Amino acid sequence: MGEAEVKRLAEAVVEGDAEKSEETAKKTVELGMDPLQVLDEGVIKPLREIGDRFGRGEIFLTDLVMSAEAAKVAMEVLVAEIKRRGREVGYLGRVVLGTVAGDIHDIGKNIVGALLSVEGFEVIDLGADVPTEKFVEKVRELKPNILGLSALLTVTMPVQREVIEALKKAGLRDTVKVMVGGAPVTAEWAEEIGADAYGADAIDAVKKAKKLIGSG
Ligand code: B1M
Repeated sequence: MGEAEVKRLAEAVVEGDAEKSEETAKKTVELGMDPLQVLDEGVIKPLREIGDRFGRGEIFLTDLVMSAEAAKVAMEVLVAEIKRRGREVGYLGRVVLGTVAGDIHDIGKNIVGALLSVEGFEVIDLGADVPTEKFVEKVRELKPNILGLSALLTVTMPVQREVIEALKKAGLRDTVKVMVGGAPVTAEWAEEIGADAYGADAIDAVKKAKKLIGSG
């Protein structure tokens, strides 16, 4: 049941039709479908397909922007449902999260933040295009267990290293675990820049975060 809706949602994301995407996402919730699965099949996969088409020069930036908008509204509906379904969980720790400077991609980071909070983490989301100094300032001020750095561009991946270096300079590196993620990021990259963990996707990010705090 509901496969047609997931297909329709994926279509709406590809077409960049925000109205259709919001309405269809709501329909999947009404049907009681698993919001995480709908998110994966109906939003994330088609968005990747659109990204690939953009990468091959088959569509314009305006098309990409419209698809991103359609994905975002559906994501908000589905994340609200994931949170609503959340079971009672104990407090696991504090995570400061953001997309690094020069990078405005925030859809994946928002999903990671939502799942972490559903699983019991207190998430302080600094948003996207976050200056390196702000990450350092917030680690000093909020003393999180984990700092999460997202980067979606190959040109902003080095900023993850920059943040880790800035933490070292500020004498804060040993106070916080650093997790990195984002489509171009790999486990090898995480190791190379001295991060403590790499999250391949939102579910993996939760798994790694629990491991980092010794609870999983
Ligand atoms: Co952009 N973009 N984009 N884009 N965009 C990519 C990343 C790109 C691969 C598309 C392509 O060309 N094929 C390409 C990067 C190429 C490269 O660097 N090698 C690209 C480009 C080039 C650009 C611009 C430069 C285009 C331009 O202006 N000419 C520009 C850059 C702007 C900037 O940041 N300065 C740009 C702009 C945009 C939009 C604004 C239109 C929009 C973003 C809207 C928004 O986020 N609010 C957009 C989008 C939507 C994409 C694609 C299509 C989809 C990204 C996404 O949301 N995916 C993307 C193509 C792709 O990734 N294949 C592309 C869905 C999301 C759920 O997945 O973000 O990977 P993802 O997150 C996953 C995991 O990576 C992981 O968990 C998430 C959930 O599973 N994860 C973490 C993410 N963060 C994590 C953190 C963790 C752990 C796990 O721990 C802390």
